[in-house]
Amino acid sequence: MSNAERAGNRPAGRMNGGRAIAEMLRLAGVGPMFGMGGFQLLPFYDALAQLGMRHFLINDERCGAFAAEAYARVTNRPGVCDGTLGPGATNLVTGLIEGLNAGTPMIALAGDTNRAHSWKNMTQECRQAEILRPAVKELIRVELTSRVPELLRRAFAVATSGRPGPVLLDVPEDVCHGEHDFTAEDFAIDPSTLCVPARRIRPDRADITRAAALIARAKRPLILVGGGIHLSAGHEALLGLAETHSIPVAHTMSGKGGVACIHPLSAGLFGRYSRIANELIEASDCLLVVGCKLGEIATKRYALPPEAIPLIHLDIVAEEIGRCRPAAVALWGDAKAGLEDLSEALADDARRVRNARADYAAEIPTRMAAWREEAAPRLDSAERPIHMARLCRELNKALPASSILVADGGFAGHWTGLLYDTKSPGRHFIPDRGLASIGYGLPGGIGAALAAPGTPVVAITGDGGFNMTLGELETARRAGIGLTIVVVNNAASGYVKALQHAMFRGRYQSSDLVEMDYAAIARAMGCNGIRVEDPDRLGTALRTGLGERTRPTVLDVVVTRDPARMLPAVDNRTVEIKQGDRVA
Ligand SMILES: Cc1ncc(C[n+]2csc(CCOP(=O)(O)OP(=O)(O)O)c2C)c(N)n1
Ligand SMILES: [Mg+2]
Repeated sequence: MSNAERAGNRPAGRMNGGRAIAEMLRLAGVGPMFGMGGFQLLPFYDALAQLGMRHFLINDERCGAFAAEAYARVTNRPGVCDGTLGPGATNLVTGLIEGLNAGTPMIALAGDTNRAHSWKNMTQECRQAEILRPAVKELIRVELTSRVPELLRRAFAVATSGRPGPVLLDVPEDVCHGEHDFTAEDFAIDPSTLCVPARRIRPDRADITRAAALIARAKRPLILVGGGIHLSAGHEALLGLAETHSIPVAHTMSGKGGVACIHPLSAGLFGRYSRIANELIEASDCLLVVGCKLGEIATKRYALPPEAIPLIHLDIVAEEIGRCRPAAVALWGDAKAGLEDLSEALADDARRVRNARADYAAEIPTRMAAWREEAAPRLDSAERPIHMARLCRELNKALPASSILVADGGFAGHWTGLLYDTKSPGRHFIPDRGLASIGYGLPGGIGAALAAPGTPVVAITGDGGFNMTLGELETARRAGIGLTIVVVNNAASGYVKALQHAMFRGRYQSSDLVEMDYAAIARAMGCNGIRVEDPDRLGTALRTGLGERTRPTVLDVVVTRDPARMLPAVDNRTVEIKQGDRVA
């Protein structure tokens, strides 16, 4: 919608707060919303119906927040969710923190008590503002119906600026039900705040010059990219710098797709699990870290990268630079802008440098091929129960370049983070690494599927994570989406069981699940359900799921139940693992 159309579309006159919220969201062009009603926000729900806006009843507000979060990652526009007073609001916490830690723009609405009766033991009343405040980038309490448009403008500005994040609007019942005479001017929208990055800031010129000098001198520079590359939509700028100067790119789980995984300069995942990237880090003489916090998983519990290697850190949050590892040069700014500036500063010397690094660049596909050969017995494994590496290989084969894979917080995310290959740059792999909650897969898949209609979307989740949010299969069916859900059925809280195997010599406690047939459950819920026990049938099953356009398909994939073989490689928190001591 153009600015003129937006202005022309503005409502005016007497309306309640709920209607004013809905009108602002309509003018902002938000996508489908997710929530569960309650008395306080009913005027908002009624306005949605009257305005013909899309809103999905979700079966658990946490899943509504997850769905909105995934929606935002796919579109780079704020995802919207809501919960009612008390339990509805508190259920939002986990999903909002995912967005907070991952830097995802979101707007959440929570109904609150009628201020005429607050703190008189109203039903469902609790200190929700205090509970939710640390879960969001900003909590805005709306005290006047007349201020609804202004505060929603503020919410969009906060959600999409700097490092994006979730904003919660806490709306008392009387504000939502109360009325005000609005003018059309009240409903002004700032279009530059409706998607990320709202405003770009460039790093300091002198810092760019110092960084460029370090990169130009390096024989084995390496780019380490995190989720910030997606938020900044900096894919082209990254590829430009990497290709022009022959600099390989390794990624975190969130940064996967900074460049396509199948690109010859892609060194794959680094950190806790790695193919060749950790070795390249060790041998590097200059690291350029882009949009990455260098947290526990990325650094193998702060064992990487070696202190002696000069590190340039480009990040939109100044105070993130140097938090975990001192930076030789701090580049404070937007990832895309910073990468473009580095390319410009390095342009004159590009040809010479590219020639000088020709052998280095050629090393990456050679080493990757050697890794692939070494991993082939796992990737091609015909064993039953199915090997996780084989499942990942079949995903690589079946999913087209445009597809999106949403990965849940358990094993599913780590295995696919290591072995899944995106075929084009962009957000084609969505793991919930902000908080790494299990239970994100299914609702995240719903959000992604609704954000990208027509795009094949697959969600991969553990059986534990699936159990946690199974009710959302009803939502997915009601929404009529052709989402494919791969349930990694190991009849266990697998990561926990594998750690108990490694660290407590097989003394298992509360890590087993009962054997279930998730395909049968899916069919009973009116969805398509396929149980896969033979690895040779994975490809057909995946293609069947991708072929479904209007209903979800659950692939119940029976994988190893041996806790010694569950981890993708050695987890550096455990030193005793022997059997799993390998990649893939
Ligand atoms: C909400 C939540 N609780 C606990 C954990 C800790 N945790 C990490 S992996 C894992 C096992 C999950 O089991 P499942 O979803 O079946 O995945 P698996 O590891 O078996 O593939 C658990 C409990 C978590 N990440 N999130
Ligand atoms: Mg499991």
